[in-house]
Amino acid sequence: KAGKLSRKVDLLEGKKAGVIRSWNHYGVILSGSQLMLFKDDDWFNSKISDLKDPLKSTSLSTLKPDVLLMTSESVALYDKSYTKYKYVFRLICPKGNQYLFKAEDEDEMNDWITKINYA
Ligand code: I3P
Repeated sequence: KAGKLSRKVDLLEGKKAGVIRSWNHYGVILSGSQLMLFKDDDWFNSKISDLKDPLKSTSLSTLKPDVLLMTSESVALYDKSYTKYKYVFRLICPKGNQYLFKAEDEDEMNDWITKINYA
């Protein structure tokens, strides 16, 4: 799955992340249990169209994400107690890191949650 998400680092090793608490916009690819985040929108869009083009035979493994998260032991969930923004889900990682991801709409949010959890 590929799409756009905004991300915010909420907790690092169980503690409230201090320095950078702002939201960052990413182009995102979920491949197996690798969640790859790319900052550059234009570059991301061109790579996505290359990946779709059979003649270009672009390989996912050549992509260098700005952030790589392994989701196999993580859980994505909708956090009812979080009300500040809509379509936000939480990614809880084994070492106590937690990220908030903001999707474009409810269907997208649910699709990301499902695919991350079952990848
Ligand atoms: C953060 C930024 C975030 C905000 C965060 C601020 O400031 O305004 O948008 O998160 O609030 O700390 P900065 O840009 O200076 O890092 P929300 O939009 O989710 O509230 P927080 O510290 O309460 O997470």
